[in-house]
Amino acid sequence: MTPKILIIGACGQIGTELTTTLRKIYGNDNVIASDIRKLNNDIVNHGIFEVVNALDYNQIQHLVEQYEITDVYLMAALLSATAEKNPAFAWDLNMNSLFHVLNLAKVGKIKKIFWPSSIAVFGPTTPREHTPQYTIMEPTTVYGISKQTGERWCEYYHHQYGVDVRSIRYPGLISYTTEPGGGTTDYAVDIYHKALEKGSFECFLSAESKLPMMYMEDAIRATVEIMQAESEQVKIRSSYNLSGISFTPSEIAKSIQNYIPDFTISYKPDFRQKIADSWPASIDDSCARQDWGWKHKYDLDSMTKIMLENLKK
Ligand code: AKB
Repeated sequence: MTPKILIIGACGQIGTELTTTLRKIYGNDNVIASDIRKLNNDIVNHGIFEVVNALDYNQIQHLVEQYEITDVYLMAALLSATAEKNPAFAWDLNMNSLFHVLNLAKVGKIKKIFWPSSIAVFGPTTPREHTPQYTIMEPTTVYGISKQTGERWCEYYHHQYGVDVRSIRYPGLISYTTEPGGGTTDYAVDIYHKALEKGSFECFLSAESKLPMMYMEDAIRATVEIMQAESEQVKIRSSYNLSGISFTPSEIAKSIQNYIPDFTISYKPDFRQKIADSWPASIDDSCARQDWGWKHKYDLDSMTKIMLENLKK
């Protein structure tokens, strides 16, 4: 049966590419994009679009009933750097939007939920290299606390009420179509833009700050794959570790220099350094590989090539 999909937060960094992909797979009529405001972009202009406030249960319920929605992808959230500036709103948005969709599933109005978690669920006491699926989790950011709490609620709703909720701990995501929105890993997108525009980049993290990252196409494929997996395959109902590439600012700069030899990078760490220092450097995603067959495709060099080629156009 073809799902009827609602994407909340469809105009954000992940939402934009996810909506485009889901429309290709399931058809424009089966994918309803929604966001807090109506922008003039492909998501709004080339398919069904509705304005929705992720904090308004009644609005979401109305859309679910109007379009007979089966699957909800809840992509609206405040990311790590923005959340530190507005903790109360970050907690409100990140938690209550999740409760709204979990509760809609609990009363049988929707069948399946995708909710993104993040490497931010880990903290300074977590083993930094090859961070395991199950380990110490003491996040020190508002965003990380909200994602870890969200994971607990997802698992609770699954066990107590049979809610079919699926989730991935995204690393930093890199894409040429959409700009990131307020994360600690945003530098890894901005660096490509500045390399082409100015030939130089000032990084807000230090040269050796290694973080887990992933090319957006891999992340979207992982999202589609976990949602298409049989329910029995999805054994973890909090959230799956997902690994792509890990690199430092100096390593991404070197990979850009292979294409733009004169490119230079300088370092001016700000408040985001502390956030980066609390996160893992690399992730062990063997559970996702075993349970639903995950495998990443892009490495740093193949990603750099695609980013520079496409941003030049
Ligand atoms: C952020 O930097 O806040 C996000 C994330 C890792 O979840 N990209």
